[in-house]
Amino acid sequence: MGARVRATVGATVAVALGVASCLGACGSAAPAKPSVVPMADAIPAPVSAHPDPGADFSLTGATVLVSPGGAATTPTDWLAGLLRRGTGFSLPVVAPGGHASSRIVLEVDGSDPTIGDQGYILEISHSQVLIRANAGEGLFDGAETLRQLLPATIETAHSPGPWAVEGGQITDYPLYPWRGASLDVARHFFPVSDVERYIDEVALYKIDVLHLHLSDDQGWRIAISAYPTLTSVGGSTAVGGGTGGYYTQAEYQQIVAYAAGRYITVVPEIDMPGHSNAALASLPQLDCGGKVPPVYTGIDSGISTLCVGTAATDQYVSTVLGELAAITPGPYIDIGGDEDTLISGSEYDAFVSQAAQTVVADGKIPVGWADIATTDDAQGTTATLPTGTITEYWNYQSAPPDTGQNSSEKLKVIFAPADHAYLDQKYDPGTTLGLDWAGPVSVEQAYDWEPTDYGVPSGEIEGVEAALWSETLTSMADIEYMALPRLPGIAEIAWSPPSTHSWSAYRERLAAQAPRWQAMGINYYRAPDVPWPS
Ligand code: TNX
Repeated sequence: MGARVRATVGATVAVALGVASCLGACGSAAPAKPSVVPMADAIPAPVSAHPDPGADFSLTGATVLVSPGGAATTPTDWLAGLLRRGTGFSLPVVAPGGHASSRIVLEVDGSDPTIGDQGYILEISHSQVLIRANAGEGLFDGAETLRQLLPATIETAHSPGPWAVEGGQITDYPLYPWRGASLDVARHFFPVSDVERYIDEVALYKIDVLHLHLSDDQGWRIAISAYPTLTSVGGSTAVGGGTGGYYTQAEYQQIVAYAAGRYITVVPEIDMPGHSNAALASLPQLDCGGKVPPVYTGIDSGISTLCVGTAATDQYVSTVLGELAAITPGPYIDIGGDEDTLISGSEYDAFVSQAAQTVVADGKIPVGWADIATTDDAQGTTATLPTGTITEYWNYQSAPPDTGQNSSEKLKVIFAPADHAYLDQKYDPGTTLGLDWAGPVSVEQAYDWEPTDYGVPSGEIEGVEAALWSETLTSMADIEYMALPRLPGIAEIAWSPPSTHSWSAYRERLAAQAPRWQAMGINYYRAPDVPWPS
């Protein structure tokens, strides 16, 4: 990591921009330089980083942002907003070709195919920061790296600076395309502002998928115009009996747009045929006996199933998925499919096969828990899934799905093994929040694993997801406490080359993130396995 000093919040840097100011005995020593964040400290670890200590950049009141034609683009706007708030500088966005002495240039130049659409090249020199990429999302990822290389005080409005960035070059691109974070808004409901805040937090670590768990036994959280009782009844409560809540379609679209502004794709999940009590309590036609169960506020699983194979259920599935697809610009719709033991294997397979086809008919790619591709019934059959269906591995006690199990199917797998990637599990037995059926999951445990360890061919691994269930979580502070510091490790498993993975080095880099979280007002857990700055 070299001899350079880590930037810390509140570090007293007795240096005016570029001018040494000696408080006391400086003698004839060379002027002190502002401390900088070492490039290699970025999380996720970059593919390659070559610091050039003679070429540090300083962000000043004279810095301009340069974008093609001086036009506002998503990454330029985002970066300008962050830097203006932190520094109080005006940081105008200008067209290339001016004479500014200090510039941050964002450029889509298409010159390096190896970095793909999400990769970037970041070149930092004395007078210029240059971020090059093949697409806007690569520029955004590069901008998030630049953010991490600035002092943590950039996260606090109108901080005094100075704003030095280590010189050198980073070339960086992701290992897997799906770097997900899931959020369970069904067990407890979280308002739009909380979801947006979580989007900002996970974007810092280059997460690019937000998987929203919108329905479960305890709550239905998205307005469906054909079935208003889903929200008026199914959305009326939560685990423990709170008041619940739901998103209007406009609010959901607001979340989708906010995520898109950070190049994050929202994947909405309606869980079926199990985990459906909120729907059953709202719509009598979904129960085989026509019974209407009461709303459910406990935390048991396996308590409910849709009545499968009926016209009413078929209509419910196609209507709900159709309305959801119509307000979801992203390519995926998640049908859940976990833990239904109340119907037979063949009923389950037929239901899942049809639901997946409905998603395809709506122009989307089906996603579901690995249960949808698992042969666990007496007949030894599985659902017939469309090629390209994405299955999410979670139950670490069972084998991952066989991606090529019959010749017509080629499935992809995302890895969220509960004993590593479930952020709802306690950190240790003493953690007050969280469940423990797959845990505890320490910070090390969340980092120290590889999706390639499970026997799925690497070409069929779509990515990794950090899952956050909310049975025990009721506030944004709870969400943050469970996600941080574990989520960055899962993000690094998803982004960085396995050769960079090293717990002993990572824990030091992770510790250096704490000042940034403090500056952002994040409620994180000071886990004992990380050497936090005091
Ligand atoms: C299992 S993971 C579940 C969720 C729970 C979670 C709690 C999965 C597909 N099902 O319904 O919230 O465990 O850890």
